[in-house]
Amino acid sequence: MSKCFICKSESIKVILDLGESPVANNLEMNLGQSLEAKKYPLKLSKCDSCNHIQIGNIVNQEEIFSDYFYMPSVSKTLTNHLQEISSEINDKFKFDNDSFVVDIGSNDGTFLNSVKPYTNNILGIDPAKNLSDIANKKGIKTINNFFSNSLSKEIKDKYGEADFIVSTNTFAHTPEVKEFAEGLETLISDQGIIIIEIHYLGSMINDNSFDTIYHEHFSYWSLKNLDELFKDHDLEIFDAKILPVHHGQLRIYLSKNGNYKVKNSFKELLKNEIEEDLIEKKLIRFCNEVKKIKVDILNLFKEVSDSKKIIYGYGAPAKASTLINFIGSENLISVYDKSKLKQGKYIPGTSLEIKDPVEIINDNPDYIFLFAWNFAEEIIKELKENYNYKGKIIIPIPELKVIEIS
Ligand code: JHZ
Ligand code: ZN
Repeated sequence: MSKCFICKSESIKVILDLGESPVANNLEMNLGQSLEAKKYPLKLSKCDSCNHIQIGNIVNQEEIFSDYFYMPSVSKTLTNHLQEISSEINDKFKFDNDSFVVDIGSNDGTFLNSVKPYTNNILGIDPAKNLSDIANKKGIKTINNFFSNSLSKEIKDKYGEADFIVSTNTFAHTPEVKEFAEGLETLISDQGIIIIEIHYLGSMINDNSFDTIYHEHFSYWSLKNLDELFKDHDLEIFDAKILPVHHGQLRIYLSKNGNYKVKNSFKELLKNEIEEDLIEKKLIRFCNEVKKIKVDILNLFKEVSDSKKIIYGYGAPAKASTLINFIGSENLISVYDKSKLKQGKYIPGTSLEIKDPVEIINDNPDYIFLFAWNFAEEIIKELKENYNYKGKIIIPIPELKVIEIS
């Protein structure tokens, strides 16, 4: 029986059922493995007691994260974004040359690399062995483990308290939300700053981005629930922003209770969430909308195949796995992705092989279906400039549209 990750209530209800899907980022090495990939129910649930939105079916974290193929460094937009976090920290809060900076979910070390001009006192933590090895080889000291309160205690004993903790797209990746919050409380110094970025429930609902739902994303946070959770751990959100990156990612700034004045920007966002009636009204509309999106995409695929045209996908993000396992992959031939780690593998549960985008020139697709729709601008520019692509692009989300490049 699943329990609410926050309040431990057992009264949680399924609000959206996306069928069965494999673990989204476990790209398979060959076609046979891909078609036989183990599938798990993919459902979104809501806690009746505290309104927390969470995944309906918990998949073991080891299975998801031990070997991980996602690297932000493949995207210029994301690399710049991570770099901007360090310049913003320096502008607003100032790094000293011995500031201790910890990145939780540090991946291949891209963020910490951007901190190096300010301080060399850096430490990454990541459960993926393949990515921790890449980071350590680059000279970014990385502990290959899941973040926990006991790990925090070890780090504190060995290296002291952290002046800055940054964690991008990791906090939603654990069902142990209280353990994570406790770990932050243990490790951060009294004057320290914590910056967390996560996919935001409000943006998911407003953009109809149901493809954000996959087993790796255990929680779908509202600001209200974040605020309440951290208050229980002597941590206070003193600022928050909705960012353009990943179409509406949420950034929160935390410190030990009462250390920084709580900004109006945070209060406004929280107020909006309540006024919009995010959970009761908008969430229900979103769940109904998802079924309509499926029908619309399938109708478009039928039109394309009736006119004897071919469709390839662009991007093999985790969200492609949700979308294509929900919709069905029969109408696509294969997908392109710039990540060398992903090329030659298959989107799990499908026959879609991941190819190098240079193949676009030979394949000459009539349509390209943009799974990585959150990077539409960067990708469309590359399609035009690098591959001289002339054809149609299907952007499924936030609104299904077809654009033509001539
Ligand atoms: P992208 C990841 O989700 C996983 P995903 C994770 N769970 C999370 O929370 C979110 O990020 C935020 C490729 N690409 O970033 C690279 C090109 O090929 O949307 C990626 O494989 N060419 C941590 O997996 C994919 O597209 C390009 O020009 O949904 C994008 O994946 C660009 C820009 C990207 O994340
Ligand atoms: Zn709850």
